[in-house]
Amino acid sequence: ERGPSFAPKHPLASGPVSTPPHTVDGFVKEFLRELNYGQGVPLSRSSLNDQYLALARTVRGYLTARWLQTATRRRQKPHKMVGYLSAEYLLGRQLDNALLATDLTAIADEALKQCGIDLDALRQAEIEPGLGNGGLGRLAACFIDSLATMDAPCVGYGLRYEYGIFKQTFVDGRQVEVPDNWLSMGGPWEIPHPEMEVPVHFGGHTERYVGEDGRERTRWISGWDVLGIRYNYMVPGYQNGVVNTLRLWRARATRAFDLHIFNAGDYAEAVRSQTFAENISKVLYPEDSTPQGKELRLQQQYFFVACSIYDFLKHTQPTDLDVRDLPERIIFQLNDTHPVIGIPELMRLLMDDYDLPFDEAWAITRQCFAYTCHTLLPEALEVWSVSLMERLLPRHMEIIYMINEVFLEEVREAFPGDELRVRRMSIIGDHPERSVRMAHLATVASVKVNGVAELHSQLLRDKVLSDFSEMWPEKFTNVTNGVTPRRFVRQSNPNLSKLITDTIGVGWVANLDRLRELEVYAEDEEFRAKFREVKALNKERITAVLKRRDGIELPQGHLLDVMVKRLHEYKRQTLKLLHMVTLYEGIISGEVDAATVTPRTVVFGAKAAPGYRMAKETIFLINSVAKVINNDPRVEGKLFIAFPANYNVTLAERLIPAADLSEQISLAGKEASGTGNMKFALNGALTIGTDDGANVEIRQLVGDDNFFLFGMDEPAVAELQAKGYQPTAYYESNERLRRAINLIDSGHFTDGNREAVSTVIGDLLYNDRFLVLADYQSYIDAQAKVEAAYADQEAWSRSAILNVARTGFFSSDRSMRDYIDRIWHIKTGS
Ligand code: 475
Repeated sequence: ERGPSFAPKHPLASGPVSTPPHTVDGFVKEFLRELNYGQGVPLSRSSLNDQYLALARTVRGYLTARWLQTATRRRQKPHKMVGYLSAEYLLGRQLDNALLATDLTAIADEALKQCGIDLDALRQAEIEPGLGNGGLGRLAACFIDSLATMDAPCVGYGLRYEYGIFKQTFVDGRQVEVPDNWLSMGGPWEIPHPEMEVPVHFGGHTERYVGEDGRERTRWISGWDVLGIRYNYMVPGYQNGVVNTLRLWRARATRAFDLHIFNAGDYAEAVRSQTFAENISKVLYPEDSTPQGKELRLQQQYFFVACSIYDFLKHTQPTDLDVRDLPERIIFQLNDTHPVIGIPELMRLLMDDYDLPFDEAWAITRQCFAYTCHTLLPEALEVWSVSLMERLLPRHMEIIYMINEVFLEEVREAFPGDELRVRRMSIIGDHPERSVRMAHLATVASVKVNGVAELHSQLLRDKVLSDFSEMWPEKFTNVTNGVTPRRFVRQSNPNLSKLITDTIGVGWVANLDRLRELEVYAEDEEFRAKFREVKALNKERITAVLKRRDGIELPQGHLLDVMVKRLHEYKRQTLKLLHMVTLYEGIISGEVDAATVTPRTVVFGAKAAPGYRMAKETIFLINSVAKVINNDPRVEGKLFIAFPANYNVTLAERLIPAADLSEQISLAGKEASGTGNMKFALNGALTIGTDDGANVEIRQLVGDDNFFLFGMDEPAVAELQAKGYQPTAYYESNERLRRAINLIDSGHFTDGNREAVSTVIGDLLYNDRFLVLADYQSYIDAQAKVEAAYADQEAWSRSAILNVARTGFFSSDRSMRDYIDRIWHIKTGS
């Protein structure tokens, strides 16, 4: 920052940054400037990518002015802010969102038209940044959108992966992963700061020394260092002039790194070691809801968190910052355990750099973090072996031991004589090896711990973290997830948005509770007809998209039944598949006349973690079943399965608005929340679902008549598992189930190859950890109810409209309000 002596003479140089003009002519001028001077081409010779990059930079220019204004205003009156720490941000395409936020869509459309360019073609040129796996990463993206829209001071911190989530392709029905080189065509949305280097240390050892005041201190002599390079992204609020920051870090080798080897004369080795350092931000781990105990992953976590905390302390705060005031200036929100290493990192800075004694540092640190848990699967809780921690982060390991020591003293004081409890709660676990339990560390250090839906938060308190909730009941809270209505209704469903706005005005986009005003229109025949028209148009759109994108010919006039989410056993894609095989088997066995079957298209979208065998076999099975059902003339075109490869945010935006039926069929107690479920309901699909995650709250809000509930609830699941679950008993006693399984097992869908289906079938019959067979009949019955309901289109439309009208609660604006009120206590709009 320049001091008061900095006084440039030119009047333009001293005023505030101006926004480019909000007119077609102004836009054309900015666009051509970017094309000619930025890309270095005249319009007449520009490629599609030139035009896209120029357009993106033009729109970015409109954002930048607002971004600088927002930053200036916040600097004048600094308030406590949120540092949202997340290893993933699944942003989706940026262009449309930026146009909407700045209210430039119509202007850009006209401006480009006058340049002879089709805006839609440029939209399609954008490669989405897939810097996340699924729900957790997409949630982070929704949250930062909402915080900007609410004018809340927040910086999102994360990693700028050079390769995001892999691109999924199918070869002979099997998933093959292709690297996602999302930056290959240029990164017009990011502002790199190569001059801004944050040093990050790894390895080495610690030493004690005596300071000038005679007190013993510790210093960490690292083994190797890397540099964090700052990349800024702008996060625009919806038409409010606010633009917040998303700051992603890229790893770069230090000069010392290669100099050392350079001096030794080995050039090739020098370059190799550079690659080693830069690997840290090279690739997103494609594992979802299961931790990968990989050293590189821990390096990624520490790298981005260390950069972020350093950045906050050194660059976001005044130089005379008193660290004892930190809790009034920052709350770091931990998006699952991935950033939890930030806790000992802040302790290290306070003790070793700012010279505070342990107790004081601990008192400060315990006020600066809050932790969100996103899972219930015990195997998904992150642990790091003590030996790895000692090798990679020796100082942090020492600090964790210190934290654990004072924490276990607290436990002993609260529960005298209960050493079993002490062992259960310890941050260090002993089995199967000595390791650090990151969820325990997070819980101990955080002001608040929250689950992501009512049921999940309750199970967190009662089961996963019950010892902790007994000790600190007031620490636990719930914030039900939400989704941004800007991207997932306003942008993705322009037809429905227009109908809503024409009916109740435009206020709903930033105040989704106003959708309630639609409720009365459920009884309005004319409105229902318009609502159906919207669905039909959206089906036409997705038909065109799937044809162009995947060469899939969707049949028309079908009930569109959609299951899109990561491929996971607990989510039970296999149950959906068994349903389709059952319908098909009914037809080919002659039991059901195809003419009487409700025409139904099921769309699957799902990536499997590359190392997850069962998930990959399930993908192969879905593709195998699809090929046979789609081509069997006996089906008379009544059943169809589409499995477009590479489901991503862009496809979700097209697919969800067209859906009639939303599949949310996880085993009760396993899906923490789900957020796809919210997007479908808000776009007027009815849900068939279990009593799990946020489904529970969706059903409560829309009403039982407008939701297809099936399956065991969580207590019933626990009871069945306690008494010993036997999948074969269901197989033997249920004829339709048996016939469906036998048909798959016979090789009917795999050219007679029984081996090819044995992994999935064997697991279903002899393991079935997620009780697919136990919930089968209930699911089949609920699907029969779906068909009966769908036959009455007026009643179906009424239900669908009520789903839209009653689910405004699931706006991520509301989630952010809850975080602010219950956890962060920050001011908005100042
Ligand atoms: C839940 N991802 C959803 C959603 O709260 C929930 C884990 C490890 C490494 C990388 N990614 C992960 C998740 O655990 C995840 O996405 N969890 C999901 O979080 C948002 O709606 O129920 O499964």
